[in-house]
Amino acid sequence: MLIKIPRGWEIPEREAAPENVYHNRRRFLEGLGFAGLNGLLARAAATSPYPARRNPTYELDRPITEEWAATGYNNFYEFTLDKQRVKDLVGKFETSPWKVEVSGLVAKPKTYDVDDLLRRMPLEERTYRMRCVEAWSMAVPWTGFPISALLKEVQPKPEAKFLRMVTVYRPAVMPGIAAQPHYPWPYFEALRIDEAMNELSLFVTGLYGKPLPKQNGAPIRLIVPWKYGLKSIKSIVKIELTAKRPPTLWNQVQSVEYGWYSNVNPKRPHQRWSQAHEKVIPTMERRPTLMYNGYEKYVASLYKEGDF
Ligand SMILES: Nc1nc2c(c(=O)[nH]1)N[C@H]1C(S)=C(S)[C@@H](COP(=O)(O)O)O[C@H]1N2
Ligand SMILES: [Mo]
Repeated sequence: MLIKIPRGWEIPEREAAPENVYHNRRRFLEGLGFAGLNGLLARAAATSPYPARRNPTYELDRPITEEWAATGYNNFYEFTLDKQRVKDLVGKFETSPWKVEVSGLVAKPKTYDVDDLLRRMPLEERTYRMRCVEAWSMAVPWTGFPISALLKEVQPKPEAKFLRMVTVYRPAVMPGIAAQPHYPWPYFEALRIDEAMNELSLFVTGLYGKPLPKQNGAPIRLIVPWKYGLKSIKSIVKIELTAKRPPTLWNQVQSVEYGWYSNVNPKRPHQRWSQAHEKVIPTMERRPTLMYNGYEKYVASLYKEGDF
């Protein structure tokens, strides 16, 4: 159980919870009519960081994907290539306690405990479009904090130009690693530091107002919504600041099909399919794909013609 230390900038639980959640919870507590249990439950509710307050800036143009679909259709190749089986294979994967090492070109390198990050980082909920390079999409309420909040703490040196991120490597409980021995595990990804500092870039710890499910990358993953989903690395254990551009897994394995940037671009087809449209999970309704996945106004200025 997470013990939350209240801090000045935090808003009371009553304001943080969406209206209906708060009222339902209160009705439930009152209905119990048992003071002792009532108080206990109220205190438990007040110490959880979920649900965090939704940031209205990122309201979407489409309905939110139903929770069963976003938590039951996953790409997490360390477990299996079968998207509908990932959730059934994560049972032995322990995600608490969890450490994340931040190292390299920073003034204050530090190994963080994720529970400590949950207590101290400015958690908020954001609904983002999510577009996989395989031409399917979702719309998901993530809970997380801006990457910039973490970088501020570790203080990147002026020479630091990139972030290299690495997923945990546990072949004993991740059957996909042995099943796919040709991939260069552990999964690795990277961003330019100005991409990481963009307001859209999040480290995510929650989904649908609850802690992140294991199949979605618990306990901490990246979300960069203007890029194909493969950039949004799951279950991160290492973040390194570097001067040279680090390789990324998919770009290294198949550079013709997967660019280092992998920005969503409906005008640039994949070698094997068009990227102009996407299928919405779970209905498979067809929709046009938007430039930078609809986040052009936030990120277009970061790139030049031909960046791929
Ligand atoms: N470590 C790791 N991270 C990963 C992947 C993976 O296989 N391993 N798949 C990526 C791909 S291709 C996508 S589309 C998203 C899927 O995230 P979701 O299952 O939460 O929708 O995770 C990305 N992060
Ligand atoms: Mo993906």
